[in-house]
Amino acid sequence: MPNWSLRRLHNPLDYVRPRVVRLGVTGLARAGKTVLLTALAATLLAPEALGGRIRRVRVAASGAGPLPRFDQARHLASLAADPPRWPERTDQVSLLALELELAAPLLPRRLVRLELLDYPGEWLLDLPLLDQSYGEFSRAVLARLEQPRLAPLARDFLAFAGGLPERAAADEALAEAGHGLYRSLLHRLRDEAGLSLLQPGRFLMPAPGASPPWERFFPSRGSGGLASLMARRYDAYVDAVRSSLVSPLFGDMDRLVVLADLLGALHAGAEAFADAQAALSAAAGALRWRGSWMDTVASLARLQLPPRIVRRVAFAATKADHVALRQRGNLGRLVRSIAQLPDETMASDGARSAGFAIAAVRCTEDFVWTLDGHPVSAVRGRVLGERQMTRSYPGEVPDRAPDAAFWAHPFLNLPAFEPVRLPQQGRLGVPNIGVEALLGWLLEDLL
Ligand SMILES: Nc1nc2c(ncn2[C@@H]2O[C@H](COP(=O)(O)OP(=O)(O)OP(=O)(O)O)[C@@H](O)[C@H]2O)c(=O)[nH]1
Ligand SMILES: [Mg+2]
Repeated sequence: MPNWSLRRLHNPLDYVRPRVVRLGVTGLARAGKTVLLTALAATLLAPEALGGRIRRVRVAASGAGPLPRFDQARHLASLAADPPRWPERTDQVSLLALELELAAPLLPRRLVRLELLDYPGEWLLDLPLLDQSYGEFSRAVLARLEQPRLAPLARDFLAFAGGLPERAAADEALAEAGHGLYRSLLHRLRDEAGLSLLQPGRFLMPAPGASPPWERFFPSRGSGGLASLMARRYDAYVDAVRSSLVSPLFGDMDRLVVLADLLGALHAGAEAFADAQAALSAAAGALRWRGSWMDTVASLARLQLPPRIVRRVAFAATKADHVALRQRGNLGRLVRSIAQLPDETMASDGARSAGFAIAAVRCTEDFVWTLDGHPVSAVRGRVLGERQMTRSYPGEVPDRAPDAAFWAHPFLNLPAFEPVRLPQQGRLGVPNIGVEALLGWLLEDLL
């Protein structure tokens, strides 16, 4: 692990050796993580990055690191292609390391190795499990699955779980069968019902390597040998999540961006929105609590070394280019309200969390559209595969979680826009909304 032991160096030494800063980008499936990582790197690699505060940037060699490399060049090339293409769905964790040379007047240069990590959102939803016993986890999951709206999809699994004798004995075949049914149910809830609050997250996005036996469990209510086997496996799973938080592989994230496609959730309707909101608040809650909890675990794991905690967490509503400027203000307020951040933390000094409305790759331009004789702030862009521009006004963005009245007038369609054509294949950066402000806030103490 190159540079691993150099991470904890204090500032004066930054002038001598590169300091390592790790920025995790996470968010629920399809939230826009890969596109944002591509845009963040393109922004940093462009000349005069962040108004000249960064003197030079280059992609670092991956060396002998353990994580797959995030293929920024390939993703940028497909966004810049004619016609442009969005990146494919990500199915593994990956990392991109950049070497930054920071410039400040009258000071010698400082080097920072900035590691950008594509951190699966599914894993974020494992954090709340650290606080739950197997019994609590099972009761919460089963109660949710038994709701009338989910019960039809969950029928096979519920029939299996309900058919188990109260004191079923520990039996590998039963454990396998139940686990298989539960895992495929999670996939269907994600892919068919569009749900996000799905746990355990590693059932949907497994860690690299072979699947250990303790991953083979499912929620149940029994009290016999099978239930206690499931509880032991659950505990082992939670232990693995806990140690991954402090492992050099995935842990040790200095800063985190949590992305949420709130406009997509508004469009998907009341239930999908409530689900996305629950997932985001669970993640936000777990991260808040992680601050103090991490202190303890990290100092135990590292003996006398100073504890490291997530220094800054940014919550960002993505794809904000679907709405015009006036609505983007509300989108920022909506994300802050859901993550329970005070409204003023937008970019205030010293805050540890803040909310943003961003578009990693801008696809539209704002314009005033006259609808039924009234001017509205709308956007227009080119829909994938079409030649002419499409105009769009999806509706008013609420500034907090919407009430019943909002859902009476559903949030209109969000066209699948294509990225604007990138000048110079993206070498000058990517047209975006708010990416520089987000980066500036995340790296404020370094710049
Ligand atoms: N209009 C607009 N659409 C975006 C933007 N960013 C992402 N999208 C859309 O959202 C889709 C998903 O983006 P990704 O970056 O692949 O999302 P992800 O979070 O990496 O998705 P998974 O890897 O599947 O979890 C893209 O294919 C685009 O259609 C943006 O800034 N503006
Ligand atoms: Mg992705």
